[in-house]
Amino acid sequence: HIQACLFDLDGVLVDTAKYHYLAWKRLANELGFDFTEQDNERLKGVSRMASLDILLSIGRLTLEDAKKQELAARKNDWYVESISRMDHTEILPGALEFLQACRENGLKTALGSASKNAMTILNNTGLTPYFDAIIDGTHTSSAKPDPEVFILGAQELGISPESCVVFEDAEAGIEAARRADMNCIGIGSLATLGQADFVIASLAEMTVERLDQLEQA
Ligand code: B16
Ligand code: MG
Repeated sequence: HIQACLFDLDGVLVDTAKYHYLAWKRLANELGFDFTEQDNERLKGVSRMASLDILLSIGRLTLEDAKKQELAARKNDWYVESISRMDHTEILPGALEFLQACRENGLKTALGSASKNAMTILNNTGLTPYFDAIIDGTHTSSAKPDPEVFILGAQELGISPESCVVFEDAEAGIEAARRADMNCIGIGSLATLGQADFVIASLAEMTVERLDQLEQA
């Protein structure tokens, strides 16, 4: 029986991928190469430093660690500037309604995000009060597909993994949920999220009743 819903942030509750993209593209351009929206797909759900490594491999650059730290910090400054202007209008369709439905039906809720900027985004969009537990990139030592972020979330809620369901838009996040022994609903397309129990286009398609589909699976 499902007792808790754990949510990824970027791509599930808000679309911050567009701001990550603009900041990474600006960095790539400064380094002398281009970075496309298709390239950006590879960064979804991936940690900041792992994202930088992917970006540098696209530009065929190898840099020292100190230089990489400096570039990641520069990208983050631009990103933080973008998200500082976010408000509730950037919450994705159906997300707020489903979070509210979870609370009304006695389901626990947790955030499970790789981002170190999650609190800024939750506070600016007004989503913070909807969570019983918030685990983000400042609490974890291993990034998705490592299950740590979701295991910590379930622990803080006091709910066993089999009674949890994770909502994820990234392949690495689905794998993390699986490795945490949790149910998982993909947000996006079946083509990339086939490992989920089922896939929906957005939380606008989700209801508390549909959680019963997981019990039958
Ligand atoms: P930051 P999620 C992830 O958020 C993003 O999808 C990914 O593109 C980003 O690199 C990562 O957070 C780290 O973000 O640089 O803000 O620490 O999908 O796990 O909510
Ligand atoms: Mg995501």
